[in-house]
Amino acid sequence: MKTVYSENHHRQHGRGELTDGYLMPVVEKPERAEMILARVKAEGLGEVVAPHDFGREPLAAVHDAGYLDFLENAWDAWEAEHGGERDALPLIWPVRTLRQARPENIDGKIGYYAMDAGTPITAGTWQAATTSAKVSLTAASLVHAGAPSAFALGRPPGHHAAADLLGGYCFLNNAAIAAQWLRDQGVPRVAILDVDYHHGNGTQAIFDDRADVFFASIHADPRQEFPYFLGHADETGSGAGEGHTANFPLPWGTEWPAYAEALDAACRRIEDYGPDVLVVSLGVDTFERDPISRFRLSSGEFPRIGARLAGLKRPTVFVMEGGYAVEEIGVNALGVLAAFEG
Ligand code: SP5
Ligand code: ZN
Repeated sequence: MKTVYSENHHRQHGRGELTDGYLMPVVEKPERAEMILARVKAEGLGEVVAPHDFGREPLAAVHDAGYLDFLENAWDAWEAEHGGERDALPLIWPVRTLRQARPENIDGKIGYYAMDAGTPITAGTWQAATTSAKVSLTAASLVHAGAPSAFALGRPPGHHAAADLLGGYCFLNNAAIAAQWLRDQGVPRVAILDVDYHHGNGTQAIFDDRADVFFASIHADPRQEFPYFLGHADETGSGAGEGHTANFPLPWGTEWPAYAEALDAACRRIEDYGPDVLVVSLGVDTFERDPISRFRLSSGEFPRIGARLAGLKRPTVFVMEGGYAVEEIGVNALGVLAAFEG
């Protein structure tokens, strides 16, 4: 399969994220994509191609216009207010008892549009995030043109970003943008399977009330793990989307046998739905030595995920999400992709 890649991802390199009470070096860093790219080349997965430009329309089909304007201008507003020595991070959020109205001041605006203090906005964030969306759209266009599969090797990741919310290292929801673009090309039914360790709260929220995009996710139980406030088993979609969301939360310490059972259950739900195209939110932070996660999949088990996905026999767009064990991220991601190709 082809890999879509652009070096613009280097423009997102935050200095710090608030973790465990400390401002710590970010884990979502450029080396991640470089390690995966090196492995794509070493294993000969296929040609590496540059993304095309799709304009703003496919972003606006998923994200709120005010949110996109905010994201495009946030760094300049922050720099004007605080200088450019520190990344832009929020300090207050419109939680219970507060009013959901957008302030004018940049500090208020960041809180309005952010879900956490782990997702720094930098001078290059807009360029990196829009390129990551283009990478994902280009992979979707390859599959739409008839390729059996394609790999969007982008960062920053996307699955925590909702229509008007950034967080969890995500700004634009690359998988959702690809899925919506496929729908807008006339593809009748799209399924998204999210295998990142964290629940894809943004993707779920975007398609919650829709029957034309099925969302399934296998992830750490939100009672224990980030993003804490979505991803429970009883969330099944709303309105026209009722029954078109399927969550498989698993406890800390989950190993392959229990993971494989959830993966099989999620795949059976997708088979029942019968999508024309499958979009996989590919996180490999389920790895046993991931520095921020607590599942226990070994490198030798990632190919088993790829083999199960191949069994769905659907045109498939892989969109890179999380995975923070930089040394092994390439081996683990390629484990899924190479086994999918068989
Ligand atoms: C795309 C993606 O995988 N985003 C994940 C965002 C998670 N951010 C919060 C992580 C909190 C980690 N806490 C454990 C720290 C270990 N000392
Ligand atoms: Zn994750």
